[in-house]
This record gives sequence, structure tokens and C-alpha cells, in this order.
Amino acid sequence: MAKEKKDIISRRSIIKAGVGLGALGLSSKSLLAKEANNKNLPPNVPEWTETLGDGVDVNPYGMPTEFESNVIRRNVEWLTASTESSVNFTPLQDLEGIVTPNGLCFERHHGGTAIINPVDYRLMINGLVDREMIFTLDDLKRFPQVNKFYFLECAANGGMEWKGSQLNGCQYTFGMVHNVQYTGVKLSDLIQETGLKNNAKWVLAEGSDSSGMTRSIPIEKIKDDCIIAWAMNGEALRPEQGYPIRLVVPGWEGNMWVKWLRRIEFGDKPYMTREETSKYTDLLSDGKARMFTWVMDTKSVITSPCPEKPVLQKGIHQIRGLAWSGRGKIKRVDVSLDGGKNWKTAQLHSPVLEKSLTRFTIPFEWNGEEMLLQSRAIDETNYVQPTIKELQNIRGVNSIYHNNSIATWLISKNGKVDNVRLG
Ligand SMILES: Nc1nc2c(c(=O)[nH]1)N[C@H]1C(S)=C(S)[C@@H](COP(=O)(O)O)O[C@H]1N2
Ligand SMILES: [Mo]
Repeated sequence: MAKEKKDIISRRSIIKAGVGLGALGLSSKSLLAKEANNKNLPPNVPEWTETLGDGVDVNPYGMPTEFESNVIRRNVEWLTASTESSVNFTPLQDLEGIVTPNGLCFERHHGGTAIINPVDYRLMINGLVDREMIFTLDDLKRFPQVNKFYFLECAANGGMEWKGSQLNGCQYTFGMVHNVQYTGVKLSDLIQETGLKNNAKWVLAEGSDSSGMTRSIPIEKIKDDCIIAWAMNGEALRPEQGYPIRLVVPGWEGNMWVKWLRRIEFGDKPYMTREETSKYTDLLSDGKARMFTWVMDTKSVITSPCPEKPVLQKGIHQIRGLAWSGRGKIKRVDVSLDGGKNWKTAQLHSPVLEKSLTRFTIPFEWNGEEMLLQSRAIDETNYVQPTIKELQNIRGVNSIYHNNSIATWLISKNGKVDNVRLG
């Protein structure tokens, strides 16, 4: 068996990603707990037992322990021309379960974070409605509320990996996604208040940040499950996530989830804004562009082991990962240890929610041999996550958007893990 795996690997050309672990700021110290103070180890009484701890007034708003200071959002220098129009990435490799903590949700803004005093906040609804209206934050909170978990993924997640493996990290190749419980009012309920003209077929959602982000959304989606949200994971939205109000467009590309939402206009056709014409369209090999590619297709990633999480010892380990689909629930996740030749079905952990990250795990044994780890998700519509070759055959390599292909992590004999592309 071990020999067969080796053959699989040597038969193929493996191209490693360019950017190494150094770029992640990971020291070996944080990976290996070699420097324990023996005085604190059993059977001794540790020093923290012999002194009083901090009082309850030390952290009015709690912060993570200093020993987890490595678990942060990170950006890629060469993708960050200016921080106001840029992106940072969620540290997926350090998270458990399906909830992304608010302080770790990746940020993508085109004109920086708008700081809005909620007393100055208004949401305007105009266009093809019976009654044009302006709502305060308190007005919005008087409507029946919903609490729903949804993933938000930027269409450019994994965009650097179309032509080959570029970035050697789970965080950089998959971290433009977060999963949050939103509290808000369904847009379909708000519409009852304004009424709609018969020819209202499209919505223009407009942000109030300096980028004035605008996107067109078809009325069917608005009526189906869009939410005007004011809270994430139980507390007010973070400023960088659109405080005080953002639009939630479940399962659809992150760009449409307009933050600092100021206006919703109803019209009879798409508005063809900058963000949906010059950007967020997918250039194909023949020079034509796919347009309105809203749904985020089924995708998955192994979050451990991964380039940031090497295998530190031989024996049994747990493969952990996340899967998601913009079309509904995840039905199954398969994991391969030999680059896609053989597959085993992983365990899905409840809750398995629609249009939400889903946690999977599967045990594996590492005896010091090379392995090629892959995960492949299948959703309830039976869509199967494609290989990069399958995807390239249809889409070419010109686009940076909607790369939902299967990634490969190579475990080397020393336990190091690299993002590789199989030739
Ligand atoms: N007003 C406004 N809304 C916006 C953006 C923006 O720059 N301004 N960026 C969009 C993009 S491209 C994405 S991927 C998501 C990112 O949401 P997040 O910052 O909460 O991760 O917000 C979208 N909504
Ligand atoms: Mo985005």
C-alpha cells in the first residue's frame, strides 16, 4: 500500500506553490511546544495555581489569549496596493466547528471601512415601489427578525490558483470565506411595507462607503432569502463588516452582500454597474465573458493538515475540513490520501445547514510516507466539486473568479505540507 502511494507521487509532476511558510509569520516555536517549563508540569503544582488570577474588570470586552496571537487575519503584500482597497484572509486552519469569530472574518473593501454613527443611519427604498420609504435602524428592528447561518465567499477566493499553485497556505488560498449567524429582517417582509409595482424585476443595492458599491439583484432572489442584517454572531455587525446594516445574499458571491447599505432601488432591468461589468464577470478562453455568475459553487478544503499545520508525529491524526455550497446543503465529502485515486467518505458534523460552512473530519494514519491530500464535496443537488483540469477545460484560465476546484496538499516525509498542483 505504502509503495503504491509512493508510485502515484513519483509518476506525477508536482509543482509547489511559490510563497513559503515564512510569509505566514509562523515560527517553529508556535508549532512545537518544546520549551515547556518543567516546574509547571505534573506532578508539580504550576505557578498559575499559586497566585491569584486577573479580576473580572481586566477585559470589559474579552480578547483571545496571548498564546493564540498567531490566529489573525492576514493579507498578501503583493495583493495589497493600498489597504483601503484590499482584502485580508480568514485563518481557516485555526478554526473549529462552523462559526467564524467576528474578529477573524476576512475583510474585503473597495474604499476602506465607513464609520457610521447609528443615529445618522437611514435605509432608503425607492424606484418601482408603491410607497418610497426611509427607515431608521430602530424602524428596521421592529420587523419580525430571522437568525440564519450563512457563508459569505468572495468570488475571487482561490483566484490566484487558476494557472498553478501560487500561495502556500490554506489561509491565502481559501480564506476569503466566513460563516456567521446573521440577525435581521427578511427583505421580502420590508417590501410588504413599500409595496412593489408589477414591473419591478431588479434591485440595485447601494453602499454608503466611499466606494459607493452597487450591484443588481433579481427580484426572485430578493423575495426568496435576502436579509437586511444588523447583527453577526449575536452582536452588532463589526464596522468592517458593514455596521450598522449589510445586505445578506445567501449562497451568492460576496460582492453582492453590500455593506453600509444605504439604498435599495427597484427597477425593471439590471443596472450594469461597474462591479458587475468590468469586474465580477468571468473571462473565458474565447474572449467572451460569463456574466451574472452569482451562485458560489460547491467547494471544500482540508484545514488540517495543511501548509500551516504540518504533521508533527507519526500515528493517527484527524483530517479536519470545511465544505459549502451556494445551492443548498452539503450531502457528502470524500477525502483522498493519494491525489484522487482512492476516496473515502468523511463524517459530516451537525448542524449541516444550507448555504453554510459544514464541518467534516476523517481519521488517517501517517507513517512518515508522502501523501497527497484532497477533499471533494457533493451538495444536495448532486453537484460534484471539480478537479482543476475539469474546470479549466470549460472556463480556461483567464478569470480570477469562481475557482471551486479540488486543492492538493502534499505531505512530505518530514511532515511538512505544501500546496501543490498535480501535472
Ligand atoms: N459597500 C461595500 N460593500 C461591499 C464591499 C465594498 O467594498 N463596499 N465589498 C464587497 C466584496 S467584494 C465582498 S467579497 C464582501 C466582503 O465582505 P466582508 O468584508 O464582510 O468579508 O463585501 C462586499 N460588499
Ligand atoms: Mo469580493
